[in-house]
Amino acid sequence: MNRKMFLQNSLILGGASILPTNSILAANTELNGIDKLTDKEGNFVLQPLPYNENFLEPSMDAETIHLHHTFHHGGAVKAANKDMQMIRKALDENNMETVDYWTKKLAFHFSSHILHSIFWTNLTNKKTDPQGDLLKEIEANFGSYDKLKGYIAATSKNVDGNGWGILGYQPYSQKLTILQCENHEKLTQWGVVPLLVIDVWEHSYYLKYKNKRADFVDAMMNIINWDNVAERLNTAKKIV
Ligand code: MN3
Repeated sequence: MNRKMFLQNSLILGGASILPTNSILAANTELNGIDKLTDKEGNFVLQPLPYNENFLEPSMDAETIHLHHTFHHGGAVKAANKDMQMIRKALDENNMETVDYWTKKLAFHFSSHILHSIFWTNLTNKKTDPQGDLLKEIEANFGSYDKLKGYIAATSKNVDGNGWGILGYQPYSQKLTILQCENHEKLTQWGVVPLLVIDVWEHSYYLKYKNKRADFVDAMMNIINWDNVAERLNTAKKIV
């Protein structure tokens, strides 16, 4: 972390004690409430975490968060920029021989950047529950909050290989929907706006939970920031 980033982080954290959890997240979003994933030039950027690396202890340990944010999420950001450059280069040179390769890579790395950016904000260090409009939508779509929790947990625990469990808003049907995403980009429905994402790649839990993915998912269910999920639903309904 460079000095400027450290200061930015300190400022955000300095405010965290007096602000509701979801407000500190606005630092990493655009004015319209969408996550800020690129800089002014349009290059992908890794935003600082919205909290200290030990904020989610003991459910998620500081070392896992550090490695996960810096090298897995950070690595995807760097790779997505390279993929974009290689596609531009191919277009400049009028050479279509490798564009399919870089296009697949970009789908993988950019999807990783999007999901990780949402993931950090979806978690907090205290128990919250869905309320208001979000709770009504959950009840209308899944029957009850408990049924939704059981559904997204089962979906996340059973991803084949690496991937994500995702609660999303589907604008084409105006419903909440669950996805079982493989890697970062497979098995989506077109149009879905992710609201809550659970990273079940091994790097997300292996240091602390070893091979017990189910234990990790159960622990995550206790630290979900439902205020952030509600804010994301509100934004999704406005922008699509
Ligand atoms: Mn990950």
